[in-house]
Amino acid sequence: MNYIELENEYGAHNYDPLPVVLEKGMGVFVWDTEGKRYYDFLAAYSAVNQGHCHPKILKALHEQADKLTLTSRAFHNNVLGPYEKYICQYFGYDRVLPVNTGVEGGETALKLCRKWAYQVKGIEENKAKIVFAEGNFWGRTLAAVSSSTDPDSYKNFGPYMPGFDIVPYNDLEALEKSLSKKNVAGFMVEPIQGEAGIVVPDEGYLTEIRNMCTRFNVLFIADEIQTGLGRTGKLLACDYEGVKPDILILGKALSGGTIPVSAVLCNDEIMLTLKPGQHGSTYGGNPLGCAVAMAALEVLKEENLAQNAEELGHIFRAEMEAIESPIIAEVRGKGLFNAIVVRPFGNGKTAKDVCVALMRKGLLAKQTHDHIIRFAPPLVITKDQLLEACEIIKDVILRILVPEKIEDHALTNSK
Ligand code: IF1
Repeated sequence: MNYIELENEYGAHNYDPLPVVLEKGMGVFVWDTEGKRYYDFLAAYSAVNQGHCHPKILKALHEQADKLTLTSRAFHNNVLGPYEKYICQYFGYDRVLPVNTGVEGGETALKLCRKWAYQVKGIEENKAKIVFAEGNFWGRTLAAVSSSTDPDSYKNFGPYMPGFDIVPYNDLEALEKSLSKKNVAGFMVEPIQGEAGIVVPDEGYLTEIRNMCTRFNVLFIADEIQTGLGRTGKLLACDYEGVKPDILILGKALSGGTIPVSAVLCNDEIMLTLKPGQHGSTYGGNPLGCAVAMAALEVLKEENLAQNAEELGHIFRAEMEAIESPIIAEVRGKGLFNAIVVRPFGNGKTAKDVCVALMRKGLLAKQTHDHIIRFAPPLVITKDQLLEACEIIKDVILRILVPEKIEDHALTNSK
């Protein structure tokens, strides 16, 4: 069966995947339909921080799936309350609003921000402004693309959501100018920008965001959907500067790559502005997702995944920086959230060609834009596995300029 042809014939063409068909995953590895093994250096955009098919998470999934998967919130269930207490104490907030996808988390956070603006801050109805950073990415809904500065995300999806302002990322002067204006309710920002290409702001940026939001009584909304849950070497990227956002959004690895689970956490002053019937979703807080999320969060702590990411991240960046190649313009990132920025190769090849060559050598990675390659493996990766993966990357980078054919990888095809 030609799986790619089926997708081409019957599916929307809203992606351009690498020509690999995966059928199995375990830990840092995935296998294609021919049994070839690959290092997964995308980790489903940081949704499988705990590794593919983590046994403890799957156990929680299977046990709950055999009992009760969904009740809707029209009724209570015996998993939601324990989960809500667990996650609130885990991150230090009064309350959580459970939803499903990351973008739903973003939408929920913005609705909470506007509700708070009118009912607590006292901004005039329908005048609330929310500020975003250039290069942001928080999903594909009309509100999300209304805040985007990437034409691929927003072109021909207008008219756009009003009340959104944009400031340059990592620019405190521009941010202060924007937040000091009338009617500003919130500033939503990624502590490190993912889709923009793993853009790490200056030391102190998060601290100043916190200070300014406090000063101007504006909500600091941290989108930690990709940077959270150990990815950058701390539980949250905000932990590097010890700042506490007013609203925290989590997703992706919150379910360890099983089913969509996202969460919005904040304190009573904000969360209790929502009354029954004013927000919700069919699957939000379903017992299956709650059971899986508790297991996924336990795994992060039990296996010290944030610490592993921090330690191996330093090794990875050092290995990449040691590659002597004219095409590497920059190596950047924190923890196991890294990217290399490549210069034009001068032979018509782009970062996508590097990813195809990496695939042939047994490592899956994805470029963002034409010149940035993200490397973000599951946080369960060992030092030996990381070093083996670095050898693959070095080999490809050093040979990408050479016109020779890159032979397929010799990695064991163990199923
Ligand atoms: C795609 C990008 C990454 C996110 C942040 C919210 C969301 C995302 C920081 C929304 C989602 C995903 C979406 C997915 C590919 C991937 C992605 F390339 F699109 F931008 F990771 F960088 N906040 N990111 O990164 O979460 O609704 O998807 O659960 O759209 O192709 P979601």
